[in-house]
Amino acid sequence: MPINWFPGHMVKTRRQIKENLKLVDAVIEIRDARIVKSSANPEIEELCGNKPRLILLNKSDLSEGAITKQWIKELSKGSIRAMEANSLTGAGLKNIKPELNNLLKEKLERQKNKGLVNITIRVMVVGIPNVGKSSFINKMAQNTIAKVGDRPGVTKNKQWIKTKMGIELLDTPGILWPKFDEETALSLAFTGAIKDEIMDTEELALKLVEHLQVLYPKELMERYKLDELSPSAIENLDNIAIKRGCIMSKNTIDYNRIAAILLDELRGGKIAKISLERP
Ligand SMILES: Nc1nc2c(ncn2[C@@H]2O[C@H](COP(=O)(O)OP(=O)(O)O)[C@@H](O)[C@H]2O)c(=O)[nH]1
Ligand SMILES: [Mg+2]
Repeated sequence: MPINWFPGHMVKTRRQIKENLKLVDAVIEIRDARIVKSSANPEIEELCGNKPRLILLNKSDLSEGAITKQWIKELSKGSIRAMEANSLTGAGLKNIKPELNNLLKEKLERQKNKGLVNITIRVMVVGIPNVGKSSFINKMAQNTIAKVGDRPGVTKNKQWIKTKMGIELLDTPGILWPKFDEETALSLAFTGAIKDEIMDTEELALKLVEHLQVLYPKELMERYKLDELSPSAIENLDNIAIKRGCIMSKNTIDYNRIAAILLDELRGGKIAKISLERP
């Protein structure tokens, strides 16, 4: 499978992120709750250094709650906190401020002791493509007082969104890149972060069944009304296709059609709330 699909100017973005880091109190790193590992950027630690970081496990409406909670526990240590959210409905986003307050406790206390009131927390949003950065920023912007214009000298050419929560967001998210290996590619493709046009969807669907029959056998059987699962993924895929009437003339399986159905139903959360990766 092709693995070099993310275009872009990585060096330039890295430089921009480093520059923006100097302007913010914290970083919000958005990941996909279904694929917490694969939706991370491998260089984020190095890029962010000791900057307080809030990892937002987004799309938590599609992931398995208990696993998401495990990830939150696993990821929250040192200058990092994790939390879950749904950036479409806004569920969970009210916890952003308390989490940031907690993360920035010492700094905020120092500022308070200096007599500063109404302290604004400034954050930069980063993440790989398709994790929901724009959705998150849009949702947060609905609680907006006003767009803050350029601030000459300090934040030239940068747009800040001032929210009622007392958080200012840089309105251009930092786009990072995932790791380029086979397992990561699969996770990203399953969840639709990589466009199907450049994937072999039949092979992808087979791989999906291979994963689901291990991670979610009961849910897979229930959804496709299978009486049992075979250890062979191809056999399971065939049975799913038959149940869904994906048969062409001469009694051959229409793999193209069942692949589209499977991927679509997975992405729409119809098979189950699914966490493809565990801590
Ligand atoms: N179910 C669900 N979908 C989401 C959520 N956040 C974003 N999306 C969807 O994920 C896709 C990518 O979102 P987008 O904000 O464009 O991601 P970006 O590339 O990181 O800016 C879009 O189809 C969004 O509607 C979420 O919390 N739950
Ligand atoms: Mg975007």
